[in-house]
Amino acid sequence: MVDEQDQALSEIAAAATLADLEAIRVAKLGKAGTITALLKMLGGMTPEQRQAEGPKIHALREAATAAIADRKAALEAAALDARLATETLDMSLAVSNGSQGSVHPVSQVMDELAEIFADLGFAVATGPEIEDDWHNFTALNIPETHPARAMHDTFYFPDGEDGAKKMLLRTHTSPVQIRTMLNQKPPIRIIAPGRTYRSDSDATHTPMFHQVEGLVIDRGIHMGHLKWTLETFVKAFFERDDIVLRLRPSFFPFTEPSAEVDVGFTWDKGRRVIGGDPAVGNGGWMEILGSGMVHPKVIAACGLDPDEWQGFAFGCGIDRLAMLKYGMDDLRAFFDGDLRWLKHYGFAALDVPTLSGGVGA
Ligand code: 2U9
Repeated sequence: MVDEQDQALSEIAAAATLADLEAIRVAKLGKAGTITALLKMLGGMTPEQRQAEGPKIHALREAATAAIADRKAALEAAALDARLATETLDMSLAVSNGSQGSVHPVSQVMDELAEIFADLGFAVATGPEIEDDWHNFTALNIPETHPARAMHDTFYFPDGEDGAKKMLLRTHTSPVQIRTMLNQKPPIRIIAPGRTYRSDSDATHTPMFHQVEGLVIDRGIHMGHLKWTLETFVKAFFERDDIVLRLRPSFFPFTEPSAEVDVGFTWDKGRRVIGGDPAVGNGGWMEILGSGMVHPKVIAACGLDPDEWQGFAFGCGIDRLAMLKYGMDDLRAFFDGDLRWLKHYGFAALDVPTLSGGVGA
């Protein structure tokens, strides 16, 4: 019996792999194993023999079982160590040139906007893309009968249970500003960049597009603050000081008064460029923004007293800003995921826009 135990323990200790160990376990403790055979012999023994041999055979089985468990743990730990040694990651290696990704122009422009407006004291606010009717429309003074609510513009979700709120894909980022006004005390200075959705698709419209909106709420805010902020933003974005803006009277339900903002363009070597005197040569005006003073009803809907708090707001399409700045002519290419286009127009991942280094490419 002692020989049998020594033999089993030395075989177990010598098992080099988990598979070897399993073979030994089967050979010793399996149905036809040698230790199992000894246990079976107990049944045919006289009571005296069994009393003498039983404890030894059981001790043998326990010793073998424990030795197998120990060896198994040791082999598994060694296998894990070996795997970890081959899976190390060298963080100091240079980025490979062959399969390098790039930053999409929309992400690049969003980073540039955040940088420019951070310098003017604006925080970036975000919110849900699935919204309810109240945050997307009602709070913004868009009445039930407004055309923006018609099914052809808005993606509505199917009706939920009775009494459940009507849900939709936000048609602008304005509900983010509504949520900010409800949750924070003025003064408020935020921009809200993000995805927006409208049931509209042609060469200049995609069902999903990107918008940035801005909101300032404080005491004594007027159109002068709006115009200066937009001029400062457009100059920083297009990296030119000779930017001319023109504010045209307009109408939005959520602002009063409202103004559409045009920027002057000129021509350089056959290409249209933002900036310069639009009255010279073939120059002209291009609409880039909508804006206005926040409607008193919108301020009141967010629980603030419009006699104490005023504000201005603006909105513009990010995809269009990217096209104007980086000279792209087809909006649909933005969403094709064509690697050649991304390689041509994409930005280096580590080239983060900063005001000191230039927000552009
Ligand atoms: C609150 C109050 C007012 C946001 C504004 C515009 C004007 C505007 C369009 C530009 C091009 C959308 O992408 S676009 O089609 N937007 O013209 N947006 S003022 O006004 C707000 C927003 C939130 C609480």
